[in-house]
Amino acid sequence: MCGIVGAVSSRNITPILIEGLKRLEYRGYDSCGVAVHQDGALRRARSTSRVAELQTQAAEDGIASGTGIAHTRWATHGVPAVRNAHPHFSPGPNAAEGAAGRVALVHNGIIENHDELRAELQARGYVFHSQTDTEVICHLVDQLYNGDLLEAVQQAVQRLKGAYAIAVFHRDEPQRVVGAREGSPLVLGVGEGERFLASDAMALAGVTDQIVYLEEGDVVDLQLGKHWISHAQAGRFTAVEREVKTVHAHSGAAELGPYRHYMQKEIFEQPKAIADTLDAVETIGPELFGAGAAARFKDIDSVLILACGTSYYSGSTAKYWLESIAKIPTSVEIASEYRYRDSVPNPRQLVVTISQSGETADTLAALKHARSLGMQHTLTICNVGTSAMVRECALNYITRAGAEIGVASTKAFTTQLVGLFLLTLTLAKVRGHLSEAQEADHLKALRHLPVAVQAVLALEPQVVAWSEAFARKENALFLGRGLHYPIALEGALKLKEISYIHAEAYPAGELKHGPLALVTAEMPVVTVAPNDALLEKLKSNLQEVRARGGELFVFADADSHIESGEGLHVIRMPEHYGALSPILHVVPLQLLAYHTACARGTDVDKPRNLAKSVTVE
Ligand code: HGA
Repeated sequence: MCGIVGAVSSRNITPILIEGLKRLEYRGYDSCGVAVHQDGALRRARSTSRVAELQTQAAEDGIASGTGIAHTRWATHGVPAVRNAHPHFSPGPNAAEGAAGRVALVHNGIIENHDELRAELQARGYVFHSQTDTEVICHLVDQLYNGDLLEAVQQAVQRLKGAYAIAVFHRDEPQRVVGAREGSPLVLGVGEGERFLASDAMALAGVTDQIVYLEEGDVVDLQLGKHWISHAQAGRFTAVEREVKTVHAHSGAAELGPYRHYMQKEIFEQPKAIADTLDAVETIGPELFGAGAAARFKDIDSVLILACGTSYYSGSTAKYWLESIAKIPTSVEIASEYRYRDSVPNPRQLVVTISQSGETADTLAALKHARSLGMQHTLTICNVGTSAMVRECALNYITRAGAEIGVASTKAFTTQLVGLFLLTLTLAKVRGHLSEAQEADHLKALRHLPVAVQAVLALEPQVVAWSEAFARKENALFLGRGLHYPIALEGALKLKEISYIHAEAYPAGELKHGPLALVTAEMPVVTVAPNDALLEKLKSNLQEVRARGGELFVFADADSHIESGEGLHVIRMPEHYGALSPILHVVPLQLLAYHTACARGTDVDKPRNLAKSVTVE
């Protein structure tokens, strides 16, 4: 999702700003821009194309300076267009057309009271050139500016409702950038005689590893070789100290190697990602989740999982495990719904948040909402150890999927499932539902998983053959039962996200209650058919589809006795994998979505309208 980079230095920082944007590029964006303080004036370049194009434009225009800010935008207010791209400028009130800017600003987040502020600023003579909510902040800073940018920003943020991370500079203060955050991430980078801002430490990889994670409500003043952080309490700003951490942020860029897309690479990295995630696991126990886990796990009587998108489906799978293996009541909620509904808080509930990036705005807000209701037992399953989610939760399990570049999540999902299975086993053990023999069996199955996933990946050529037929369809149904219903949901989501084929998933028994009406020869029905207790029921559901002329594409386990026939295509999975079967069955669905998207020629790693790490509400 959108990114911020800013810098104050005595060297030319344009290359650092552009390189920072490139590191954040994989998250998805629709436009980008850079602005610097050069020769006493504000200069900028903006583009609705790639950062590489912005780089060329900036070089051609000779944009070079020691002070500047840059941004990748994922539009929330106003279409993706150059006039809406950040940085925004304010030339002041009653300015003539084309007047030079005085304030330059970039913003991540959403300003909810932008209409009210816009009306107020328009009444003061400010002219708006974009459709964004962001432009109001820029004019507001200008309106409040009285010779001190820090003071102007401190006053401006008090007027904002919503979420923001901003970076701003002023024409009259050439070596100063001010940043502020509330609800969107922002870090300060401390270099030798220079200071940086970024929405993620990853943007500063190779520039500085000395990072301050700014807290909600912080305003930071960056000058040459020094910074000053202040924090508002009851409307007054006071200086605060924040720890400088050494962060070995990896660069977002990764080699594609022999793969066509990052998504394909990441699908094939799953055996290693799972092995790495399990690397430190010797026995099952609360210590896997951090200090204090044992006491918290003893105190809890239920689990509430909060997540969005693919992470919601890993949570939904875990519900089956938690209730059947750990015998603990579990509910799973979409984070963006939970945060706004009246719920009955239970302080003895373990709140589990799941997020690849650990910065998902809806999930973070849901976590804070749960805490505000008195639920203090919090745990996150997350792929980024330095993320806000990890900092905000009492306990965590960090998956080791490595950087996930493709917007459609794959290896993050399967490693989340591994983390959630470990949580299930741990709670089962704490609650007396896991014998030593069972623990040993589960651990053995977990350790064998990378090999089992590898065997599923070998099915790729068969899936490619199916994808040709799928590429011509505009709709698809996915069926699964029990533990594999969330896997069907995830398969449908993957297909939607990257191939733009409309896909829905149903628990197979639900078909006759409505969706069967959609089944015709034109409707492919993908079925997840492991050889488990529900297989016979599922076979009857498949007959219902065949009887209506529907074409079935079934992923069956080796021993499930479903034979190919007319209108019934079967790909055989190597083996049935018991409780961990969802981790295997999702893999061919990822491959099906991937190859269908390739056959349709879509931008697989950057699907339209979508972004990685969704840091806005
Ligand atoms: N609301 C602003 C910024 C959007 C954003 O943070 N995207 O990730 C806009 O629409 O420009």
